[in-house]
Amino acid sequence: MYWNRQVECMSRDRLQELQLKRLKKTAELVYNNVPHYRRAFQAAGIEPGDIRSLDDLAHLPFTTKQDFRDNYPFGLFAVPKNEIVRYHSSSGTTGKPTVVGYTGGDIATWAELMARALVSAGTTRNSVVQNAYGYGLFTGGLGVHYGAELIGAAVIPISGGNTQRQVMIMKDFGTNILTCTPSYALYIAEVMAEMGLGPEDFKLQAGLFGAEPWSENLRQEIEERLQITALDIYGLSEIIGPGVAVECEEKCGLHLNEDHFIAEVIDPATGKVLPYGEKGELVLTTITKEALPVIRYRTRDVTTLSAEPCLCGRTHVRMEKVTGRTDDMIIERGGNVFPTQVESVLLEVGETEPHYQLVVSREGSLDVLEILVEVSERMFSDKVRRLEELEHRISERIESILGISAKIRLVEPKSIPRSEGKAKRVIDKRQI
Ligand code: DLL
Repeated sequence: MYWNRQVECMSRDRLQELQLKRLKKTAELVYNNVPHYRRAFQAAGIEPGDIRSLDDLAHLPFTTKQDFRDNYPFGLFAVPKNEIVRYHSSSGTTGKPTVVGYTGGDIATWAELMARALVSAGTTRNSVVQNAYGYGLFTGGLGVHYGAELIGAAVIPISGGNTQRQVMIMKDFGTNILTCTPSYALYIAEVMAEMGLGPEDFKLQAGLFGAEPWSENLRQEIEERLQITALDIYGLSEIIGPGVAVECEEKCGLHLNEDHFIAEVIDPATGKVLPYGEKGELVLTTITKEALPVIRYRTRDVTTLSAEPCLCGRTHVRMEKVTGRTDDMIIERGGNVFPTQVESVLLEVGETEPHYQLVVSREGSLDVLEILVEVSERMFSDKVRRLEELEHRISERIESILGISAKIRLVEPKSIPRSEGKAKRVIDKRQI
C-alpha cells in the first residue's frame, strides 16, 4: 500500500532530476537568506551557481549540531519569523537545545511524509492509531499526529507514560496501530502481561517504532510479544522530525524520502563520501524545507545506503537499520561496538529478560564495558552457581560474536529503569 504511489515509485532518473532542481533552489535560498551558509559556502569557495550535477553536493560544506548551537535560537532560519507557525526543540544533553522552526508549507510536507510512513505500516482511514510518542517540543508526538489525521485515521493522542491506562485504552478503543519507541513498546508488552492480558485481547496490527536504535532481534521479540508487524521509522528534528525514512513490509531497509532529502554516507574521520553499500555516517540535505533548510547535516548516525530495487515497488534509496550513533560507540580492547550489537547478542542467547544497560568506564585510553542484564524471577531465585554459569556463557558469546570482552552482571528482575521514550542504554562514566 502506498500513500503517494506516483512519487514513492518514481523512476530513479526522474527522481534525480527532481533532486537536482530542488537542490539548486535550496542552495540559492540558504546562500541569500542565511548568513551562516553564505560564509560557509564562501569559505569552501563555492556558489550556488556552481552546482551542475548531484555530484557537486560533495563540494558543499557540512552542517553540524555545533552550527545549530552557535546560531541559537533562530540564526539558521531562512524565512522571516512571522512565517513560522511551529517550533520544536531537541533537548541536548549539554549546552543549549536545538531549535527548529516550520512554515505552514513545512508542516504540510511533514504530514505527507508521515502519511507515507503510516500507510506503509498498513494504516487506513479506518484505523485507530495510538500515538504514544511524547507530545510537546519533541517531534515524535505531533509528527505522527498530523500524518494520521491526513490519512483520516482516528488518532489517540495519548503521549508516553501512564502505561496501565495506555493498555486499557488500547483494549477498549480497539487500537490497530501503535506508535512509540521500541523500548516503550517492550515495556507496554510487559505491563499487558502483568495485567493478565495477551495479544488476543487487542486489535493491534502493526507498530511504527523509532527515535532510538534497535536491533533486528528486538524487532522479533516485540513482534512475538504483541503479535504485530513492527516497522522501523527514522528521523531527526534538525531535518524535519520522524518520517525521513521508513520501512516497508519487506523489512529490509528504510526507504528514505528522496523527493525531500538527499542522503550521503561519509567516512566520519575524513568526511569523504563513501559508495553505496559502505558503512559510515549518514549525511542529509533537505531540498524542500522552507523555514530551516539544512545543507549536508552530519547526523552522527551509522548506516549504509542501497539503491537496489525493492520488492515493494518503491524506488527511493534504502538505508539499513541504524546501528547507532558515532557518539555511542564503545572503543574496547578487542574492537568497536554499538549498544544495539550487544542487545542483539543478549536476545539471541535468550536466557535473560530483554532489559539491559551498558556501563562504560575508562582505564587508560581504552573503554571498559560492564553489561547489566535482568533475569526473570524464576531464574533469580536459582542457585548462585547457575547465575555465574549464565554470566560466563553470555560473556563468552559476546566475545565470540563481537570480539570484545565485557563483564556481565545479572541483576534483579525489574531493576533496570523502564523507558517511556528514548531508553538510556549507556551509562557513561568516562567523563566523570
Ligand atoms: O527522534 C524523531 C523521531 C521521532 C524519529 C519518532 C522516529 C520516531 P530527535 O529527538 O531529534 O528526533 O532524535 C534524532 O534519534 O539522529 C538518531 O540518532 C535517533 N533515531 C531516530 N530514529 C531512529 C531509528 C527523533 N529509527 C536521533 N533508529 C537520530 C535509530 C534513530 N536511531
